[in-house]
Amino acid sequence: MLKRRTFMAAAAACMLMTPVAHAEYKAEYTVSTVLPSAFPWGQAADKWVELVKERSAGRINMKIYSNAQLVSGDQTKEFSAMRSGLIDMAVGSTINWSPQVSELNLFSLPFLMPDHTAIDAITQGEAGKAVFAAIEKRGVTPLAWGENGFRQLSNSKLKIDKPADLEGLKIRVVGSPLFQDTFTALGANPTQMSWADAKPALTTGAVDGQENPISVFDVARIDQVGQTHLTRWGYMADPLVFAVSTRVWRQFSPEDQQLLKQAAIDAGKWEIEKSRAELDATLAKIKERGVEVTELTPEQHAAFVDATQSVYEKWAPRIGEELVKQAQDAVANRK
Ligand code: X2X
Repeated sequence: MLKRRTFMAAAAACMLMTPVAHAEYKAEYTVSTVLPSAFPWGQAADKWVELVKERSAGRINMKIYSNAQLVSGDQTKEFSAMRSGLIDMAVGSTINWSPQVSELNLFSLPFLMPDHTAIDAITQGEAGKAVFAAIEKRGVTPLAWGENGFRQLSNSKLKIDKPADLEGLKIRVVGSPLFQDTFTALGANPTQMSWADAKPALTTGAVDGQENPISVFDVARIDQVGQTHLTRWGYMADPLVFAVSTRVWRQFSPEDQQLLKQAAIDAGKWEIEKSRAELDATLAKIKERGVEVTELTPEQHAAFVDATQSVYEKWAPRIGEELVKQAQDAVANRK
């Protein structure tokens, strides 16, 4: 009897000690996005899911929940939900995660990145690594970059080609308070709301304008809610980050971690190329629908840069002076 008990205890101890190496995988991993499959953003997530399914021969199943529905539409809560493991994975915008990861405000600094090469110089260089380290420190494992795109300003009232045109305009923004500061510096009246609330607010005229990449303007048919003026000022671009809650990440075998990461890198590259390649055609489509598209001369552009300098002074210390400098150098030295 005693012997048996000893054996049982030993067996139990043994079981406890055996590392739960790679726990049973979940039947399904949730992937959060804001924009669904009709948009490049949703397509980036679709591609990731598809590549992982294919390369794991169906062992790893991911299911996309768009419109930030896992956080009841409040996209600025997505990061916290992933960190706590309520959401397993996400393809998210740096804007939406910036309230929790201050370093992500880097990409929102007005006019930091003049072109696509500048975005790549940051994301693919040392600054990009530092940003990923900052995400990792907060309990989320970043795997790869994607792209929502350069954000352009639309409104229902007037052609905007100088800061004074924004005077008193109600502009919908999302993300950290940095956006309030940018639009306040320009004399506008910014108001924060989720994507879910944005279109209704534009429809009723509760706000006069918004800012989003032209792919979003096009697919969401923002022109149909009275947004007939679009200024291509490219004041910032929001990269997308493919990421996994670190709690969930640890449950995957090293081989599967590598598989998930490589699939995210491949999906991100594919989506970035595709969305950039579609830009001209999308812009032409928007013009055809009667939207007045304004391009800025170098002088007009400079006036917006000057008017938003205070945002750097206030936000560089919060983002990290060194990171901002690293990013500025990467942009200056881009090929
Ligand atoms: O809400 C937006 O403007 C959107 C869809 O672009 C983001 O999620 C940042």
